[in-house]
Amino acid sequence: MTSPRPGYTFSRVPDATPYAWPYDGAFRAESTALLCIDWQIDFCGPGGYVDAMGYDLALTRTPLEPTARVLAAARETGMLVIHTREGHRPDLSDLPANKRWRSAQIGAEIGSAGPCGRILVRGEPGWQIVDEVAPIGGEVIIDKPGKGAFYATDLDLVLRRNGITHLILTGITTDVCVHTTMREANDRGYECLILSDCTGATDPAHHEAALSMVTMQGGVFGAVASSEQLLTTLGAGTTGVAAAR
Ligand code: C5J
Repeated sequence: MTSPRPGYTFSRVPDATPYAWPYDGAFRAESTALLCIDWQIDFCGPGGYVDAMGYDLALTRTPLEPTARVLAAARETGMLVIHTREGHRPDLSDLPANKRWRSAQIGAEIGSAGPCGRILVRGEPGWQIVDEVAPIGGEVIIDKPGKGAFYATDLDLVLRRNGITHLILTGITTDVCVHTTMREANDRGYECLILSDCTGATDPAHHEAALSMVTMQGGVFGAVASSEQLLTTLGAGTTGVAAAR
């Protein structure tokens, strides 16, 4: 995990919004990490938490295909890939009472039994990452009890230990765990890019609003780009993946 990775360098993503990302010019694979946030059955699989709450699963499943393409490209560059999973201890000792109460109000109480096992409990089938973007050997997995991936985890330590300064974010859901993580990362000085079609929310209006919020104040939390815009950059740089083949 901390061994040297290939030295690919990429030019900025020119058409990211509201600025060509990253702010500091060319970016390097070795100091950039791809974050894959909560791609779990509970959020995008039949019988999981989001399904139990009655939301349209297409909203959280459609981003899987572009995310799988970005993941493959990131792996090819040797970028650090980090997966996160939201979930609680089987005894629920790390589950805030209000979080449990709220989930019960909507008929999907965290810790209760469902078609995919106990909802959002570590080790249960619904807590697993879906096959389309499943981790492969050596990739980092961060287990988190909250929405933000920095809260009560060693994510910051892992990033700093690996010399990571730039983050590319994908995941579920745009307005909750992805946004919270992006805000936490931004406050810690990481230069963030969120991929608009590699994220999804349980309400399309919230997805759009969350992306729009990023772009306020000159990019208050970073920048937004599509997977195609990023993939073009990864493939086209003079020292990029395509050129290096
Ligand atoms: C939520 C998440 N929405 N991963 N979790 O409860 O965004």
